[in-house]
Amino acid sequence: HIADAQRTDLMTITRFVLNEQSKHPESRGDFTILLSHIVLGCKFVCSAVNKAGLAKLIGLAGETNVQGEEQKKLDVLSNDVFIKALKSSGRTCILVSEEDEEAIFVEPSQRGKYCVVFDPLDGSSNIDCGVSIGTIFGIYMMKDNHEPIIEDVLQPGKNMLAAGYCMYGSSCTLVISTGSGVNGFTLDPSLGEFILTHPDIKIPKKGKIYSVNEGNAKNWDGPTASYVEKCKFPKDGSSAKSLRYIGSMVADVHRTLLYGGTFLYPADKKSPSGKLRVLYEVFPMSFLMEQAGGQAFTGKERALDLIPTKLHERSPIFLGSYDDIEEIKALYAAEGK
Ligand code: P6P
Repeated sequence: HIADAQRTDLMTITRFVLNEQSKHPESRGDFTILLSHIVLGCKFVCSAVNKAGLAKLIGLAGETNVQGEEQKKLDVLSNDVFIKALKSSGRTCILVSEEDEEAIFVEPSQRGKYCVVFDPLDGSSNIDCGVSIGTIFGIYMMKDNHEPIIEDVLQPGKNMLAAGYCMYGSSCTLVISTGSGVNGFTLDPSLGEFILTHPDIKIPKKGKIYSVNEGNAKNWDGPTASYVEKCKFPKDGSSAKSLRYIGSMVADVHRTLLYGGTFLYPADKKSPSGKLRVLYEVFPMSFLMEQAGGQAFTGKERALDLIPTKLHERSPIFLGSYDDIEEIKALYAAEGK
């Protein structure tokens, strides 16, 4: 009987967000409409990614994106899909995409009050070998309804109203927070609906996994090197941690959120600001981690306190289980003394 009840009492992401919205009587449903357009974009990209191998979408589109990386056709497709979906929602005014050097200012007739920062297909260098990739997004509210300017998106991550990612892997999983906890939804392709499968995700307080590209070890600073050394050769008699590194941020963060542990992309001598982008990689993942009871640290400060000065600015990031990040913060504090 319970199985039947569960089967018929499907909590879709739309119903879930409407329930959330009902907690804010003042809201006029704009956020729900915006989210439904983001969900539509995720469904489309999920279908395109799953067909990529068959539809010969794999391989270089020949162009390069603003990051100077070879752009693959799925990148181009995903970026176009999300920009069209976000504009047609009529609820956005500024869009910042990893794929576009400049911010996109939505024309006045289609303009709304939200700014969306996103990476339409993060980890795309893994497309050809079938590793999970994902869309990452964050949502700000315009400070007030003046003519939008670029400063409206250069806000600290703590000002985000919502953030999430959609992972295109063995299943299509959308993980989102609107500021009161983290929930995970899995796409049921037969229904075309995202169903609540991971209610109220909380990251374990401590984990047994660390996740970092050890190939950069020769360039790490002292505290990062000491932390990794401690994971591999613990001095307190505890067992060594496992290293898991997929090289696709959405997949590495999703595992960290569910299993615990840490994900690091530290600064190093080659890249003093690390590699990951503040607005549409660091901030959304840090927002989710804090909402799930974890932490996110830059090596200097709480990641969500950063105030970006440029759209595609990078930052080092250490995120994951609360107690594990405390250890990293202590190592950086000791270095600073
Ligand atoms: P590295 C993928 O290209 C990406 O932007 C993130 O998804 C991922 O976490 C990181 O770069 C991997 O970088 O230098 O370890 O290959």
